[in-house]
Amino acid sequence: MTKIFISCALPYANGPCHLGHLRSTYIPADIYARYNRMAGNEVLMVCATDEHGTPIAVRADQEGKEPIEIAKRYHDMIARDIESCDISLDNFARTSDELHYKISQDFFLYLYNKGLIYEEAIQQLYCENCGKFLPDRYVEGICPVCGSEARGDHCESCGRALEPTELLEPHCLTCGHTPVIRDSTQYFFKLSHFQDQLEEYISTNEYLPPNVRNYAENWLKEGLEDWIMTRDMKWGIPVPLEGAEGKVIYVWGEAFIGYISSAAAWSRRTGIPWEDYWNDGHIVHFIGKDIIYHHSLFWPAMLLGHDCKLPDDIFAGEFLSLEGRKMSTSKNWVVWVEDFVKDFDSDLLRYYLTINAPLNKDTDFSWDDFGRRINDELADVIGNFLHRTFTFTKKFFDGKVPEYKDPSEEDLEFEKAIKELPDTVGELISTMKFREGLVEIVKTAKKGNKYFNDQEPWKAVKEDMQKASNCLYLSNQLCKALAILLKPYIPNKADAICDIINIPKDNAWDDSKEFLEVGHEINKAKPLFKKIEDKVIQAQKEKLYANLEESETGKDNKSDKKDNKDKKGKTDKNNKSKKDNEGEKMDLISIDEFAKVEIKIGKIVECEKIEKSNKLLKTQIDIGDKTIQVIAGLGKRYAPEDLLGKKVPVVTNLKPAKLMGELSEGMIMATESAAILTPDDCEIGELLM
Ligand code: B3M
Ligand code: ZN
Repeated sequence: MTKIFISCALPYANGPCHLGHLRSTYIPADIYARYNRMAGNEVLMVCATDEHGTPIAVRADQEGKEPIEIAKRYHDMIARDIESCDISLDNFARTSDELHYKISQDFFLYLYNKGLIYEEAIQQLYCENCGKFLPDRYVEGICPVCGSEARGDHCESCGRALEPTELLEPHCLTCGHTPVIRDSTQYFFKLSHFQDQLEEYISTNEYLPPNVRNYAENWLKEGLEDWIMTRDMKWGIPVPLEGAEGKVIYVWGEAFIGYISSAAAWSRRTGIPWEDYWNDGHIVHFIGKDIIYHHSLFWPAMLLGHDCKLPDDIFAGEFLSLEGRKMSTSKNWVVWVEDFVKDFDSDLLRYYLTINAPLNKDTDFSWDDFGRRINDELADVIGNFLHRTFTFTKKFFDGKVPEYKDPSEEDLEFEKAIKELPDTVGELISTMKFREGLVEIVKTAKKGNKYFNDQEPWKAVKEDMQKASNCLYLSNQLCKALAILLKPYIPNKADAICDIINIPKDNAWDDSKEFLEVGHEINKAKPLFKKIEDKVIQAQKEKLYANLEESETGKDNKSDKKDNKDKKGKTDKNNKSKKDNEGEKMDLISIDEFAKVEIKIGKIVECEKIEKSNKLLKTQIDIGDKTIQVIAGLGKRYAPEDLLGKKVPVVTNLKPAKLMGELSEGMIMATESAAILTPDDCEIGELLM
């Protein structure tokens, strides 16, 4: 028996749950937890709402409420959503809980006293009109990399993480004034100190999946910089040091501790020490892929600093899009859990989001595909097999499991398939291959249907009773195995199957290997999986597109009510997308639109750093017929001399823009992580088609 500590990433308490949260984190964590409990392991699965940070504080300001009221509202919604999908958390806490404050402050102090947190005066934006510093999202301006409107901590258009002081034309979100720069003392965590230990951890940890390892290794290659651990604001956990009044711990400096404080709250309630699960157990963090950096580097470093055991596994679910385009809560391009479970059984969602694609791949939720899979797989394969077995048993065998004698080759082969299934599925789930496990179950049910068809028990009852009897004996055995093996995936339906088979619901995994005895009586069959009609799917699609249209025309809509995000600056974009509604819906562009972008091979002939920026480089690029100046955000990754003489693809027909006062006449094409592409075999000035 192993102890297993499972955590789910803490959802921010600034919106309810949508399908993306479930797919990347909660459903996989729950399958893993339920399986392990059934397999006899001791599981502690915890989560909490992440209630600090500027988005919640900013929203509170906008609504004229206290941040804690906002957090409470969404905590309650999230708790309801998680419960409605039967995510079997042992504890669901809040980072605004007193216990969390205490543990987080102690943690901070421990690191501080060990010299791992130090003070340094840095420049911060300050609004003289509001009389406060403007961390993160309290300020908006122009992204220095791509020139779009951006928030203080992040540019949505190009995806870059930003420092508020990097913004061009910054203005205070609350009052619109231009902030000034002021010195402020902040606390930094010596992340750089852990470079070697983290390299060792990432390269030797056998459990880490490739996506997590790759991301972490790339960041490690760039070299770790110290992390700022504090903010000048009111909402948050006060820095527990003298002279640090008005400062709180940065939300990412305490959110992880929610795993521990939620477990500690569970211990208070149950009297069982959570530490046994952490220290002697297998620790798994389930997260979305956008927070791999934080979990693979920052959190392990904090734990190393605190002399704690590191997580054994970090499992990162990739993203879910919706009908072929990126989900967006501000555009209401989203399916809320609350709405889904009003119309469908949550097990259908658990089924679909699991079978749809392996978790290490991005995938799409499409209503048509959802309807198709539920109908073709759950209803036609699993539902049909169960139903025909139960009704036939009732009708011809008085509802009792019949005798099994002189098995035929086919019987023996089918019996073998049933007996192998529990170990196959168990092995797949325990190695995080949730989809593959479910696929095995569906495949075996398919085999069951074929076996049933081939045996033709409806004929055999008249001609060869033993043949019919063997067929129904084995079919009932598979039904029983399904009732147990489906439990981690679709717990409600699994329980309903147990009811019909007339067995208890709290089965151990290996109970699925024990055959029902001859003569065991089953209950009356009930339809378990109804087919979803086309018109129901159509209605869902219409609702989704109607939401989008509403949000684009700026009418009051659900997302406003549910997720009252700041819409400033969105109007232009929305109008643009309305003109080309079809293209926007699918996130596709026409070849003509693509052809508008002129990309040429250029050669970097001059390159220098821009003073005052740690990212921007000023380059002169020979594009054949002329040389243009391009300001590129590549400076974190490359020194000027690395780029000199390199050939790169350049967008040459961008409207010129000024970045940090310098003219930029094009864009060097690079990846998200600012890696350049090197087309060595191309000629300078060559056009890309
Ligand atoms: N609250 C949510 C996110 O970035 C963030 C996770 C914290 S986990 C410690 O997806
Ligand atoms: Zn202001």
